[in-house]
Amino acid sequence: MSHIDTKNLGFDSKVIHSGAHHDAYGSATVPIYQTSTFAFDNAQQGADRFAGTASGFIYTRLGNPTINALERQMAELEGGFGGIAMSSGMGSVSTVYLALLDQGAHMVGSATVYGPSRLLAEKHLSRFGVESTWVDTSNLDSLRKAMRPNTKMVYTETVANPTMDVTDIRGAAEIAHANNALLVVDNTFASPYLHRPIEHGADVVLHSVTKFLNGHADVVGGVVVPKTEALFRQLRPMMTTLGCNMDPHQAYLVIRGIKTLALRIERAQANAMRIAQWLEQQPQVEWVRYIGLPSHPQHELAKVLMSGFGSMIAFELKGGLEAGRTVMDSVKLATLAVSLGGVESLIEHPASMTHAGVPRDHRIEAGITDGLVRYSVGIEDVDDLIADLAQALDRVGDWARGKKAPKVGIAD
Ligand code: LCS
Repeated sequence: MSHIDTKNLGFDSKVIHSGAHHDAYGSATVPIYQTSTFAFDNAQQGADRFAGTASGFIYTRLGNPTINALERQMAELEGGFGGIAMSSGMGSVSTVYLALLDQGAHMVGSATVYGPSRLLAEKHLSRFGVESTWVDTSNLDSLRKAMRPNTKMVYTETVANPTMDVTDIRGAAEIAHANNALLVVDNTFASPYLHRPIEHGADVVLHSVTKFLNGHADVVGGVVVPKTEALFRQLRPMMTTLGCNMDPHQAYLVIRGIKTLALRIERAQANAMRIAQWLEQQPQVEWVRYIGLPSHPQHELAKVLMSGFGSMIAFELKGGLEAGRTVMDSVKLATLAVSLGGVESLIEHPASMTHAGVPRDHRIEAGITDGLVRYSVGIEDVDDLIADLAQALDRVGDWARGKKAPKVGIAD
């Protein structure tokens, strides 16, 4: 088994070759080692592997050649020490919180993260004596003010789900490190193709690989990439003990998906730019949040931190929630579904879906209005996507012209 040295290759080569596992048969792809356990040659070898004095696989929850290939690749793509693959993005968030926060610790999180990432801390870590404060981290003063002597972690998404707020990772890293705290960045919305938080000072990067990395809406998975060996040694045993390991078949699919990451994102973000510009000109639209538009408050910052603007758009219609529901019910090409980052366009309503678990006052404070609609732009023909949105917006026009709108409300 040998690995190609891909360290000095460009990103587009790394997505094809890094981490690759070469077997005795010359397999051109990473083989799927669909096994739960690995035979030892003798009892001594088994004992040595458990003691860590001999290399070799033991049991798939602890390590597996297919999963390790993905882990090596993610470490290289993010520029960290090592990768730890998980059964889901939430597995990654849980592992990071539980490994790095002790009883009595405090964390500061971004108010607009994926709903369950906030909920896990506020509802569950609080039961074990870990406190959390959630502020607008795109405003570094708010972050600075929220830091306490016992703050051990700053947790943010560079591009936030679903408001598209951009946090200055460099400034956040300075504030965290001045307090001896770690900066953890969920890089799901950008992917390492557009943004590598470790290069800007982050200590740990995590992903829901369910999204852009896998990219085909057929796998749920996660990965954590710490910058240092010391952090890797804290994080990996937490994953294996919690038992949220990835499965070899999942890993194979994600490796396959990553091969087209660069191509998919280039096409999706070109589509997103066209759609965001078009939406901004529609009379039914109240506002559009896309980091590629000069109207986005952190557009200039996004240009510094990222090599592209990605394909996530948030918008609100003049008719608010009712109008948004009409659009979501009327699109035909885009799928009305949660998740994001796949080849197919998806539309969803965060207040009643992905962020429904966040109390309404927290949601509104964080900018997740009742009328916010999230659109994950895929790689379809952009003219078809615009035509699809246009016919859906026309129905909003009907409704605005006097058709009775259904009475809808969002529960707390
Ligand atoms: N982090 C971010 C930024 C996410 O968007 C998600 C899932 C997760 C973590 C959790 O990952 P999972 O366990 O689902 O792999 N976000 C979703 C969303 O916005 N719609 O559906 C899932």
